[in-house]
Amino acid sequence: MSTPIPGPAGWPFLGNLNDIDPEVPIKSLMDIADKYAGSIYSLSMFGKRRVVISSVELMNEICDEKRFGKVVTAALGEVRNLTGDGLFTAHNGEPNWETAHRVLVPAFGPLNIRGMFDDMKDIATQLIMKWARHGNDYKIHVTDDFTRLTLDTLALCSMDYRFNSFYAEQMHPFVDAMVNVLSESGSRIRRPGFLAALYRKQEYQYWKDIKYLRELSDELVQNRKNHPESRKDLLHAMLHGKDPRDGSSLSDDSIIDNMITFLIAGHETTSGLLSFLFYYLLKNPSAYKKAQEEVDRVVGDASIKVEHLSKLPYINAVLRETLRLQPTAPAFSIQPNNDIDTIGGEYTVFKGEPIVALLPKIHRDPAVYGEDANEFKPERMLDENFNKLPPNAWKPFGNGSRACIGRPFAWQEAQLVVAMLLQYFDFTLDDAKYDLQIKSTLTIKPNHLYMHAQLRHGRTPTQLEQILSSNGASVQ
Ligand code: FDE
Repeated sequence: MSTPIPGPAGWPFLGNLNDIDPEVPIKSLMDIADKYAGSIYSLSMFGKRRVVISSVELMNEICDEKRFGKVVTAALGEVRNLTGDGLFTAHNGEPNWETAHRVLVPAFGPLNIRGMFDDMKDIATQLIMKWARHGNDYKIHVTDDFTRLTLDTLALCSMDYRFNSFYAEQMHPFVDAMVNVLSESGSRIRRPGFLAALYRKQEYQYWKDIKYLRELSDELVQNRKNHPESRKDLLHAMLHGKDPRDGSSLSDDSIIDNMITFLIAGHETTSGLLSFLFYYLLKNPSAYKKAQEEVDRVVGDASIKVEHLSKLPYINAVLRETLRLQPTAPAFSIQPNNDIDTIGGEYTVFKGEPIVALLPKIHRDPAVYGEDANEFKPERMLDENFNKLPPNAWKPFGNGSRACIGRPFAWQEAQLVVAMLLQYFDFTLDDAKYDLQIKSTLTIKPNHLYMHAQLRHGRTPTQLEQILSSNGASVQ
Protein backbone atom coordinates (compact mmCIF):
# COMPACT_ATOMS: atom_id res chain seq x y z
CA MET A 1 0.00 0.00 0.00
CA SER A 2 1.31 3.42 -0.87
CA THR A 3 0.57 6.48 1.27
CA PRO A 4 -0.25 9.63 -0.69
CA ILE A 5 2.45 12.28 -0.30
CA PRO A 6 0.96 15.36 1.40
CA GLY A 7 1.29 18.81 -0.10
CA PRO A 8 -0.46 22.11 -0.73
CA ALA A 9 -3.37 22.02 -3.17
CA GLY A 10 -2.52 23.79 -6.41
CA TRP A 11 -4.32 25.48 -9.29
CA PRO A 12 -5.10 23.67 -12.50
CA PHE A 13 -2.14 23.83 -14.90
CA LEU A 14 -0.08 26.32 -12.82
CA GLY A 15 -0.09 23.94 -9.88
CA ASN A 16 1.82 25.38 -6.93
CA LEU A 17 3.62 28.05 -8.93
CA ASN A 18 2.20 30.79 -6.72
CA ASP A 19 3.24 29.04 -3.52
CA ILE A 20 6.86 29.71 -4.47
CA ASP A 21 8.12 33.25 -4.03
CA PRO A 22 10.44 33.87 -7.01
CA GLU A 23 12.56 36.22 -4.87
CA VAL A 24 13.30 33.58 -2.22
CA PRO A 25 12.26 30.17 -3.57
CA ILE A 26 14.24 28.28 -0.97
CA LYS A 27 12.44 30.03 1.86
CA SER A 28 9.09 29.11 0.32
CA LEU A 29 10.18 25.46 0.15
CA MET A 30 11.25 25.60 3.81
CA ASP A 31 7.99 27.29 4.89
CA ILE A 32 5.94 24.59 3.18
CA ALA A 33 8.06 21.93 4.91
CA ASP A 34 7.23 23.56 8.26
CA LYS A 35 3.56 23.68 7.39
CA TYR A 36 3.45 19.98 6.59
CA ALA A 37 5.57 19.25 9.64
CA GLY A 38 6.65 15.90 8.21
CA SER A 39 9.73 14.89 6.31
CA ILE A 40 8.17 14.81 2.85
CA TYR A 41 5.74 16.75 0.66
CA SER A 42 4.97 17.18 -2.99
CA LEU A 43 4.36 20.12 -5.29
CA SER A 44 3.29 20.36 -8.87
CA MET A 45 4.13 22.87 -11.56
CA PHE A 46 2.66 22.88 -15.05
CA GLY A 47 1.38 19.36 -14.43
CA LYS A 48 4.74 18.02 -13.25
CA ARG A 49 5.13 16.70 -9.73
CA ARG A 50 8.22 17.06 -7.61
CA VAL A 51 8.81 15.59 -4.16
CA VAL A 52 10.66 17.51 -1.46
CA ILE A 53 12.35 15.74 1.43
CA SER A 54 13.63 17.27 4.65
CA SER A 55 14.80 14.56 7.05
CA VAL A 56 18.12 12.75 7.43
CA GLU A 57 16.31 9.43 7.40
CA LEU A 58 14.91 9.96 3.89
CA MET A 59 18.17 11.60 2.81
CA ASN A 60 19.93 8.41 3.74
CA GLU A 61 17.74 6.47 1.36
CA ILE A 62 18.03 8.82 -1.60
CA CYS A 63 21.83 9.01 -1.26
CA ASP A 64 22.01 5.35 -2.24
CA GLU A 65 23.34 5.60 -5.78
CA LYS A 66 22.21 2.09 -6.59
CA ARG A 67 18.62 3.34 -6.29
CA PHE A 68 18.81 7.07 -7.13
CA GLY A 69 20.81 9.38 -9.38
CA LYS A 70 21.13 13.09 -10.09
CA VAL A 71 18.54 14.68 -12.34
CA VAL A 72 19.15 18.01 -14.05
CA THR A 73 15.90 19.86 -13.72
CA ALA A 74 14.25 23.24 -13.25
CA ALA A 75 16.68 26.18 -13.30
CA LEU A 76 19.71 23.88 -13.58
CA GLY A 77 18.16 22.43 -16.74
CA GLU A 78 18.00 25.96 -18.18
CA VAL A 79 21.66 26.57 -17.33
CA ARG A 80 22.41 23.86 -19.91
CA ASN A 81 21.81 26.58 -22.50
CA LEU A 82 25.07 28.06 -21.25
CA THR A 83 27.16 25.10 -20.09
CA GLY A 84 25.75 22.18 -22.11
CA ASP A 85 26.92 18.84 -20.80
CA GLY A 86 29.64 20.37 -18.60
CA LEU A 87 30.15 18.68 -15.25
CA PHE A 88 27.42 20.43 -13.27
CA THR A 89 24.68 20.36 -15.89
CA ALA A 90 25.36 16.98 -17.53
CA HIS A 91 22.64 14.35 -17.26
CA ASN A 92 23.72 11.26 -15.43
CA GLY A 93 25.73 9.01 -17.70
CA GLU A 94 26.37 11.55 -20.50
CA PRO A 95 29.67 10.53 -22.12
CA ASN A 96 31.23 14.02 -21.91
CA TRP A 97 30.65 14.00 -18.16
CA GLU A 98 32.55 10.73 -17.85
CA THR A 99 35.53 12.04 -19.83
CA ALA A 100 35.64 15.44 -18.13
CA HIS A 101 35.24 13.85 -14.70
CA ARG A 102 38.13 11.43 -15.18
CA VAL A 103 40.36 14.14 -16.67
CA LEU A 104 39.57 16.65 -13.94
CA VAL A 105 39.58 14.56 -10.77
CA PRO A 106 43.39 14.60 -10.52
CA ALA A 107 43.46 18.32 -11.39
CA PHE A 108 41.24 19.00 -8.36
CA GLY A 109 43.31 16.67 -6.18
CA PRO A 110 45.04 17.81 -2.98
CA LEU A 111 48.47 18.29 -4.49
CA ASN A 112 47.26 20.53 -7.28
CA ILE A 113 45.09 22.53 -4.92
CA ARG A 114 48.07 23.12 -2.64
CA GLY A 115 49.90 24.40 -5.69
CA MET A 116 47.21 27.08 -6.05
CA PHE A 117 47.84 28.48 -2.57
CA ASP A 118 50.00 31.41 -3.68
CA ASP A 119 47.50 32.55 -6.30
CA MET A 120 44.69 32.31 -3.75
CA LYS A 121 46.76 34.39 -1.37
CA ASP A 122 47.45 36.95 -4.07
CA ILE A 123 43.73 37.66 -4.47
CA ALA A 124 43.06 37.50 -0.71
CA THR A 125 45.78 40.13 -0.29
CA GLN A 126 43.99 42.40 -2.75
CA LEU A 127 40.83 42.16 -0.64
CA ILE A 128 42.76 42.82 2.55
CA MET A 129 44.55 45.87 1.18
CA LYS A 130 41.28 47.25 -0.14
CA TRP A 131 39.64 47.03 3.27
CA ALA A 132 42.76 48.30 5.05
CA ARG A 133 43.02 51.38 2.84
CA HIS A 134 39.32 52.17 3.01
CA GLY A 135 39.58 52.23 6.80
CA ASN A 136 37.14 51.50 9.55
CA ASP A 137 34.50 54.02 8.45
CA TYR A 138 33.99 52.27 5.14
CA LYS A 139 30.79 50.25 4.95
CA ILE A 140 31.79 46.92 3.44
CA HIS A 141 29.21 45.32 1.18
CA VAL A 142 30.10 41.85 2.36
CA THR A 143 28.67 39.63 -0.37
CA ASP A 144 29.89 41.93 -3.18
CA ASP A 145 33.49 41.93 -2.01
CA PHE A 146 33.51 38.21 -1.33
CA THR A 147 32.09 37.65 -4.80
CA ARG A 148 34.93 39.73 -6.27
CA LEU A 149 37.32 37.56 -4.28
CA THR A 150 35.92 34.15 -5.24
CA LEU A 151 35.45 35.00 -8.87
CA ASP A 152 38.94 36.43 -9.27
CA THR A 153 40.42 33.47 -7.39
CA LEU A 154 38.71 30.96 -9.64
CA ALA A 155 39.65 32.72 -12.85
CA LEU A 156 43.27 33.10 -11.77
CA CYS A 157 43.67 29.57 -10.43
CA SER A 158 41.79 27.80 -13.17
CA MET A 159 42.93 29.65 -16.28
CA ASP A 160 45.43 32.35 -15.35
CA TYR A 161 42.98 35.13 -16.13
CA ARG A 162 42.68 38.26 -14.00
CA PHE A 163 39.27 39.89 -13.74
CA ASN A 164 40.88 42.53 -11.46
CA SER A 165 37.53 43.08 -9.77
CA PHE A 166 39.12 44.88 -6.83
CA TYR A 167 40.41 47.60 -9.11
CA ALA A 168 37.03 48.42 -10.60
CA GLU A 169 33.87 49.96 -9.19
CA GLN A 170 31.72 47.96 -11.61
CA MET A 171 31.75 44.19 -11.83
CA HIS A 172 33.45 42.78 -14.94
CA PRO A 173 30.95 42.42 -17.86
CA PHE A 174 31.54 38.67 -17.70
CA VAL A 175 30.05 38.68 -14.21
CA ASP A 176 27.02 40.73 -15.21
CA ALA A 177 26.33 38.42 -18.13
CA MET A 178 26.74 35.32 -15.97
CA VAL A 179 24.49 36.67 -13.21
CA ASN A 180 21.86 37.60 -15.77
CA VAL A 181 21.89 34.16 -17.40
CA LEU A 182 21.55 32.50 -14.00
CA SER A 183 18.69 34.67 -12.87
CA GLU A 184 16.91 34.33 -16.23
CA SER A 185 17.37 30.56 -15.94
CA GLY A 186 15.34 30.80 -12.74
CA SER A 187 12.67 33.00 -14.37
CA ARG A 188 12.33 30.94 -17.52
CA ILE A 189 11.09 27.90 -15.64
CA ARG A 190 8.23 30.00 -14.32
CA ARG A 191 6.87 30.63 -17.79
CA PRO A 192 5.87 27.91 -20.20
CA GLY A 193 7.67 27.85 -23.57
CA PHE A 194 4.80 29.28 -25.60
CA LEU A 195 4.97 32.51 -23.60
CA ALA A 196 8.56 33.12 -24.68
CA ALA A 197 7.30 35.52 -27.37
CA LEU A 198 6.00 37.84 -24.64
CA TYR A 199 9.46 38.07 -23.13
CA ARG A 200 11.30 39.14 -26.27
CA LYS A 201 13.59 41.59 -24.52
CA GLN A 202 14.63 39.13 -21.83
CA GLU A 203 15.07 36.34 -24.35
CA TYR A 204 17.24 38.56 -26.56
CA GLN A 205 19.48 39.56 -23.65
CA TYR A 206 19.66 35.96 -22.39
CA TRP A 207 20.96 34.55 -25.66
CA LYS A 208 23.21 37.55 -26.22
CA ASP A 209 24.81 37.02 -22.80
CA ILE A 210 25.31 33.32 -23.48
CA LYS A 211 27.02 34.12 -26.77
CA TYR A 212 29.28 36.69 -25.11
CA LEU A 213 30.27 34.35 -22.27
CA ARG A 214 31.13 31.53 -24.64
CA GLU A 215 33.05 33.78 -27.03
CA LEU A 216 35.15 35.27 -24.27
CA SER A 217 35.90 31.79 -22.90
CA ASP A 218 36.81 30.59 -26.37
CA GLU A 219 39.26 33.48 -26.69
CA LEU A 220 40.93 32.38 -23.47
CA VAL A 221 41.23 28.81 -24.72
CA GLN A 222 42.64 29.85 -28.09
CA ASN A 223 45.01 32.26 -26.42
CA ARG A 224 46.41 29.51 -24.22
CA LYS A 225 46.74 27.16 -27.18
CA ASN A 226 48.74 29.82 -29.04
CA HIS A 227 50.86 30.72 -26.02
CA PRO A 228 51.41 27.52 -24.05
CA GLU A 229 52.45 28.05 -20.43
CA SER A 230 54.15 25.85 -17.90
CA ARG A 231 51.34 26.46 -15.34
CA LYS A 232 49.54 23.31 -14.25
CA ASP A 233 46.11 24.90 -13.84
CA LEU A 234 42.69 23.49 -14.72
CA LEU A 235 42.82 24.80 -18.25
CA HIS A 236 46.13 23.01 -18.73
CA ALA A 237 44.55 19.78 -17.46
CA MET A 238 41.62 20.16 -19.83
CA LEU A 239 43.79 20.94 -22.85
CA HIS A 240 46.34 18.20 -22.30
CA GLY A 241 44.69 15.63 -20.04
CA LYS A 242 43.71 12.28 -21.48
CA ASP A 243 40.92 10.07 -20.23
CA PRO A 244 42.80 7.16 -18.59
CA ARG A 245 40.13 4.75 -19.88
CA ASP A 246 40.40 5.35 -23.59
CA GLY A 247 42.97 8.11 -24.12
CA SER A 248 40.35 10.55 -25.41
CA SER A 249 40.60 14.26 -24.67
CA LEU A 250 38.10 17.08 -24.24
CA SER A 251 36.73 18.98 -27.23
CA ASP A 252 37.01 22.79 -27.27
CA ASP A 253 33.27 23.00 -26.61
CA SER A 254 33.57 20.76 -23.61
CA ILE A 255 36.48 22.84 -22.28
CA ILE A 256 34.40 26.02 -22.60
CA ASP A 257 31.40 24.33 -20.92
CA ASN A 258 33.57 23.41 -17.97
CA MET A 259 35.46 26.67 -17.70
CA ILE A 260 32.18 28.54 -17.35
CA THR A 261 30.92 25.79 -15.03
CA PHE A 262 33.79 26.33 -12.58
CA LEU A 263 33.11 30.05 -12.46
CA ILE A 264 29.39 29.52 -11.91
CA ALA A 265 29.63 26.64 -9.48
CA GLY A 266 32.46 28.01 -7.40
CA HIS A 267 32.00 31.72 -7.04
CA GLU A 268 28.56 32.33 -5.55
CA THR A 269 28.66 29.24 -3.37
CA THR A 270 32.01 30.14 -1.85
CA SER A 271 31.22 33.83 -1.54
CA GLY A 272 27.93 32.96 0.19
CA LEU A 273 29.82 30.67 2.56
CA LEU A 274 32.27 33.43 3.55
CA SER A 275 29.46 35.98 3.95
CA PHE A 276 27.31 33.76 6.16
CA LEU A 277 30.39 32.83 8.15
CA PHE A 278 31.13 36.43 9.06
CA TYR A 279 27.47 37.01 9.88
CA TYR A 280 27.53 34.09 12.34
CA LEU A 281 30.86 35.06 13.88
CA LEU A 282 29.67 38.62 14.39
CA LYS A 283 26.47 37.40 16.01
CA ASN A 284 28.34 34.90 18.22
CA PRO A 285 31.16 36.76 19.98
CA SER A 286 32.49 33.72 21.84
CA ALA A 287 32.90 31.74 18.60
CA TYR A 288 34.48 34.81 17.01
CA LYS A 289 36.96 35.05 19.87
CA LYS A 290 37.89 31.36 19.71
CA ALA A 291 38.47 31.54 15.97
CA GLN A 292 40.64 34.62 16.26
CA GLU A 293 42.61 33.18 19.17
CA GLU A 294 43.27 30.07 17.13
CA VAL A 295 44.72 32.10 14.28
CA ASP A 296 46.83 34.15 16.69
CA ARG A 297 48.15 31.00 18.33
CA VAL A 298 48.87 29.03 15.17
CA VAL A 299 49.85 31.70 12.66
CA GLY A 300 50.66 34.65 14.93
CA ASP A 301 52.28 37.42 12.95
CA ALA A 302 53.81 35.18 10.35
CA SER A 303 52.74 35.34 6.75
CA ILE A 304 50.34 32.41 6.45
CA LYS A 305 51.52 29.27 4.64
CA VAL A 306 49.62 26.29 3.33
CA GLU A 307 50.98 24.17 6.23
CA HIS A 308 49.09 26.33 8.72
CA LEU A 309 45.70 25.43 7.30
CA SER A 310 45.56 21.89 8.68
CA LYS A 311 46.25 23.28 12.16
CA LEU A 312 43.08 25.36 12.42
CA PRO A 313 40.45 22.87 13.67
CA TYR A 314 38.14 25.49 15.16
CA ILE A 315 37.97 27.47 11.92
CA ASN A 316 37.29 24.21 10.12
CA ALA A 317 34.37 23.61 12.48
CA VAL A 318 33.10 27.15 11.89
CA LEU A 319 33.12 26.52 8.14
CA ARG A 320 31.25 23.24 8.55
CA GLU A 321 28.70 24.73 10.92
CA THR A 322 28.08 27.64 8.54
CA LEU A 323 27.40 25.24 5.68
CA ARG A 324 25.16 23.16 7.92
CA LEU A 325 22.87 26.10 8.65
CA GLN A 326 23.30 27.82 5.30
CA PRO A 327 24.24 25.28 2.63
CA THR A 328 24.92 27.81 -0.10
CA ALA A 329 23.89 25.35 -2.83
CA PRO A 330 20.70 24.72 -0.87
CA ALA A 331 19.14 21.83 -2.75
CA PHE A 332 19.88 19.15 -5.28
CA SER A 333 17.58 16.82 -7.17
CA ILE A 334 17.69 13.11 -7.83
CA GLN A 335 15.31 10.58 -9.36
CA PRO A 336 14.84 6.84 -8.99
CA ASN A 337 16.95 4.67 -11.29
CA ASN A 338 14.03 2.28 -11.67
CA ASP A 339 10.66 3.30 -13.08
CA ILE A 340 9.15 3.14 -9.64
CA ASP A 341 10.48 2.98 -6.07
CA THR A 342 9.24 3.40 -2.52
CA ILE A 343 10.82 5.69 0.06
CA GLY A 344 10.22 5.87 3.78
CA GLY A 345 8.66 2.42 3.43
CA GLU A 346 5.39 3.98 2.22
CA TYR A 347 5.72 6.68 -0.46
CA THR A 348 5.77 5.74 -4.12
CA VAL A 349 8.11 7.75 -6.31
CA PHE A 350 8.54 7.55 -10.07
CA LYS A 351 11.42 8.01 -12.46
CA GLY A 352 11.13 11.41 -14.14
CA GLU A 353 9.74 13.05 -11.00
CA PRO A 354 12.53 14.92 -9.26
CA ILE A 355 13.08 14.37 -5.56
CA VAL A 356 14.53 17.53 -4.07
CA ALA A 357 16.87 17.24 -1.08
CA LEU A 358 16.10 20.40 0.88
CA LEU A 359 19.45 20.81 2.62
CA PRO A 360 18.69 23.61 5.10
CA LYS A 361 15.93 21.43 6.56
CA ILE A 362 17.85 18.16 6.44
CA HIS A 363 20.79 19.88 8.15
CA ARG A 364 18.50 21.00 10.98
CA ASP A 365 16.82 17.67 11.56
CA PRO A 366 16.27 17.58 15.35
CA ALA A 367 16.54 13.77 15.29
CA VAL A 368 20.24 14.23 14.52
CA TYR A 369 21.16 17.73 15.68
CA GLY A 370 18.91 17.97 18.71
CA GLU A 371 16.59 20.72 19.88
CA ASP A 372 19.25 23.39 19.36
CA ALA A 373 19.58 22.45 15.69
CA ASN A 374 18.85 26.03 14.62
CA GLU A 375 21.67 27.48 16.67
CA PHE A 376 25.19 28.19 15.50
CA LYS A 377 27.49 25.98 17.58
CA PRO A 378 30.80 25.22 15.86
CA GLU A 379 31.77 22.82 18.67
CA ARG A 380 29.43 20.20 17.26
CA MET A 381 31.50 20.23 14.08
CA LEU A 382 34.93 19.68 15.64
CA ASP A 383 36.47 16.50 14.18
CA GLU A 384 35.65 14.28 17.14
CA ASN A 385 31.93 15.15 16.86
CA PHE A 386 31.76 15.59 13.11
CA ASN A 387 33.15 12.11 12.52
CA LYS A 388 30.41 10.66 14.67
CA LEU A 389 27.52 12.17 12.70
CA PRO A 390 25.25 9.60 11.08
CA PRO A 391 25.81 9.13 7.33
CA ASN A 392 24.32 11.77 5.04
CA ALA A 393 23.47 14.19 7.86
CA TRP A 394 25.78 16.88 6.40
CA LYS A 395 25.73 17.11 2.63
CA PRO A 396 26.45 20.68 1.52
CA PHE A 397 28.64 19.33 -1.30
CA GLY A 398 26.06 16.95 -2.72
CA ASN A 399 26.28 13.20 -3.05
CA GLY A 400 28.23 10.35 -4.59
CA SER A 401 29.71 10.51 -8.04
CA ARG A 402 27.96 13.83 -8.73
CA ALA A 403 29.20 15.49 -5.56
CA CYS A 404 31.19 18.70 -5.74
CA ILE A 405 34.52 18.26 -7.48
CA GLY A 406 35.55 21.75 -6.31
CA ARG A 407 35.28 20.96 -2.61
CA PRO A 408 39.03 20.93 -1.77
CA PHE A 409 39.45 24.10 -3.80
CA ALA A 410 36.64 25.94 -2.05
CA TRP A 411 37.75 24.68 1.35
CA GLN A 412 41.34 25.79 1.03
CA GLU A 413 40.27 29.18 -0.29
CA ALA A 414 37.78 29.71 2.54
CA GLN A 415 40.20 28.58 5.27
CA LEU A 416 42.88 30.90 3.95
CA VAL A 417 40.63 33.95 3.64
CA VAL A 418 39.03 33.52 7.06
CA ALA A 419 42.39 33.03 8.73
CA MET A 420 43.96 36.07 7.07
CA LEU A 421 41.00 38.32 7.74
CA LEU A 422 40.87 37.41 11.43
CA GLN A 423 44.64 37.75 11.63
CA TYR A 424 44.70 41.34 10.40
CA PHE A 425 41.31 42.89 11.24
CA ASP A 426 38.69 43.30 13.91
CA PHE A 427 35.22 43.33 12.42
CA THR A 428 31.92 44.84 13.53
CA LEU A 429 28.46 44.75 12.01
CA ASP A 430 27.35 48.02 10.44
CA ASP A 431 23.99 47.58 12.13
CA ALA A 432 24.33 45.62 15.36
CA LYS A 433 20.63 44.79 15.13
CA TYR A 434 20.89 43.30 11.64
CA ASP A 435 18.92 40.08 11.35
CA LEU A 436 19.70 37.61 8.66
CA GLN A 437 17.78 38.08 5.43
CA ILE A 438 18.38 35.67 2.62
CA LYS A 439 18.72 36.36 -1.04
CA SER A 440 18.33 33.33 -3.23
CA THR A 441 18.98 32.58 -6.84
CA LEU A 442 20.48 29.19 -7.64
CA THR A 443 22.47 29.76 -4.45
CA ILE A 444 21.74 31.57 -1.20
CA LYS A 445 23.56 34.49 0.37
CA PRO A 446 22.82 37.08 3.07
CA ASN A 447 21.01 40.17 1.82
CA HIS A 448 21.96 43.70 2.94
CA LEU A 449 24.85 42.52 5.11
CA TYR A 450 27.36 45.30 5.86
CA MET A 451 30.34 45.36 8.18
CA HIS A 452 33.37 47.45 9.12
CA ALA A 453 37.00 46.36 9.31
CA GLN A 454 39.53 47.86 11.71
CA LEU A 455 43.21 46.99 11.34
CA ARG A 456 44.46 45.28 14.49
CA HIS A 457 47.36 46.36 16.71
CA GLY A 458 46.96 49.97 15.59
CA ARG A 459 48.66 49.23 12.29
CA THR A 460 48.53 51.53 9.28
CA PRO A 461 47.82 50.19 5.78
CA THR A 462 51.45 50.84 4.87
CA GLN A 463 52.70 48.74 7.77
CA LEU A 464 50.31 45.99 6.78
CA GLU A 465 51.56 46.12 3.23
CA GLN A 466 55.13 45.67 4.46
CA ILE A 467 54.09 42.67 6.55
CA LEU A 468 52.24 41.08 3.65
CA SER A 469 55.12 41.53 1.27
CA SER A 470 57.75 40.28 3.73
CA ASN A 471 56.65 36.82 2.60
CA GLY A 472 56.92 34.42 5.44
CA ALA A 473 59.16 36.28 7.84
CA SER A 474 57.72 36.99 11.23
CA VAL A 475 57.77 40.70 11.99
CA GLN A 476 57.87 40.65 15.75
C1 FDE B 1 28.77 20.12 -7.72
C2 FDE B 1 28.27 20.57 -6.49
C3 FDE B 1 27.10 20.04 -5.84
C4 FDE B 1 26.18 18.89 -6.37
C5 FDE B 1 25.00 19.46 -7.08
C6 FDE B 1 24.00 18.39 -7.54
O1 FDE B 1 24.04 17.24 -7.15
O2 FDE B 1 23.14 18.77 -8.35
C7 FDE B 1 26.94 20.74 -4.68
C8 FDE B 1 25.83 20.55 -3.66
C9 FDE B 1 28.01 21.68 -4.60
N1 FDE B 1 28.80 21.57 -5.72
C10 FDE B 1 28.21 22.57 -3.52
C11 FDE B 1 29.29 23.47 -3.42
C12 FDE B 1 29.48 24.30 -2.28
C13 FDE B 1 30.63 25.02 -2.53
C14 FDE B 1 31.24 26.06 -1.60
C15 FDE B 1 31.13 24.62 -3.83
N2 FDE B 1 30.27 23.68 -4.33
C16 FDE B 1 32.31 25.14 -4.43
C17 FDE B 1 32.72 24.74 -5.71
C18 FDE B 1 33.88 25.31 -6.33
C19 FDE B 1 33.96 24.72 -7.57
C20 FDE B 1 35.01 24.97 -8.62
C21 FDE B 1 32.85 23.79 -7.67
N3 FDE B 1 32.11 23.85 -6.55
C22 FDE B 1 32.61 22.98 -8.82
C23 FDE B 1 31.60 22.02 -8.89
C24 FDE B 1 31.36 21.16 -10.02
C25 FDE B 1 32.18 21.14 -11.30
C26 FDE B 1 30.27 20.34 -9.71
C27 FDE B 1 29.62 19.25 -10.60
C28 FDE B 1 30.23 17.94 -10.21
C29 FDE B 1 29.74 16.80 -11.13
O3 FDE B 1 30.58 16.10 -11.69
O4 FDE B 1 28.54 16.64 -11.27
C30 FDE B 1 29.84 20.71 -8.38
N4 FDE B 1 30.66 21.73 -7.90
FE1 FDE B 1 30.50 22.65 -6.08
